[in-house]
Amino acid sequence: MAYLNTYADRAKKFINPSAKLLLETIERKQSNLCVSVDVTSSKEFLAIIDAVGPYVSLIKTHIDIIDDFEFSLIHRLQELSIKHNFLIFEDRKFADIGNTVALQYSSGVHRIATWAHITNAHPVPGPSIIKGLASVGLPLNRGLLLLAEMSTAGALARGPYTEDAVRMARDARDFVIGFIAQHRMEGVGLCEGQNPDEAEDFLILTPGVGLDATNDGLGQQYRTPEDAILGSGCDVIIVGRGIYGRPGNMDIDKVQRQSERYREAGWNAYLQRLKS
Ligand code: 5BU
Repeated sequence: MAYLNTYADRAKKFINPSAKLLLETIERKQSNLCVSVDVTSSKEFLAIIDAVGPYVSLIKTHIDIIDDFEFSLIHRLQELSIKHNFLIFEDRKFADIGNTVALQYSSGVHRIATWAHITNAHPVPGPSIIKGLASVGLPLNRGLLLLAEMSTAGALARGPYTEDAVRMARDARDFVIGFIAQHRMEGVGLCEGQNPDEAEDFLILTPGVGLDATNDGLGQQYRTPEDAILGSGCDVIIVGRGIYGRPGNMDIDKVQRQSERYREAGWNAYLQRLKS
């Protein structure tokens, strides 16, 4: 993976503003960690984000699982994003026709496009899903990730499906900034021997990362930050329960220590990758 440049160098090449900003933030904070905040109470949601904020470049949300959601929660989230300097990724996994996803992205209770720098979509409907989302997201400088693979046992997104996801992304490089995947797919990004100025680049964000467990008993599969970044060429590790355990009675000091532990592991794996 020696051909993968530094985050700072790669930031200069992306045209999409959200991708650029994410890479610059990763470099500045020396953190390729994204914390996935999968809790159902607003209070706990904000407490976790405030605790992990200094150690992350990206916060991932499932905004539709918050029991007591009010739009003011988004304003608190935005305040924390400024305070700690991170971007926001709503893991919405859009999967419908272009017209419907454009409405789901722009409207409803959550108005995702107004606050999430990054969101994601299943490629299953074909290129029209990108067109629909781009009609809302591009004018707002947003970025999209395609779900090329999943971390769960027995996932159907593999082989030719994953290859087709890459083809769809290549046709929409102004809006599609990368993939949710388990590894850097063959030929994706700068390849050995290629002129860096001419090479395409895509970000690989990867869930299913944990230092203390190998699965969750519900199909989730975990591997270490080193496996993900150094072994598989991913760029950002996404970690949820590995950092805050079971929601409910959280020890906020422990949450902070765990986020620093994952930040360090992810960053060291990247430094090793640069040398390899
Ligand atoms: P965990 O607590 O680290 O297992 O949380 C992982 C998060 O990433 C959770 O929000 C999932 O919805 C999300 N995820 C995933 O785990 N695997 C995937 O393939 C995709 C998303 Br896509």
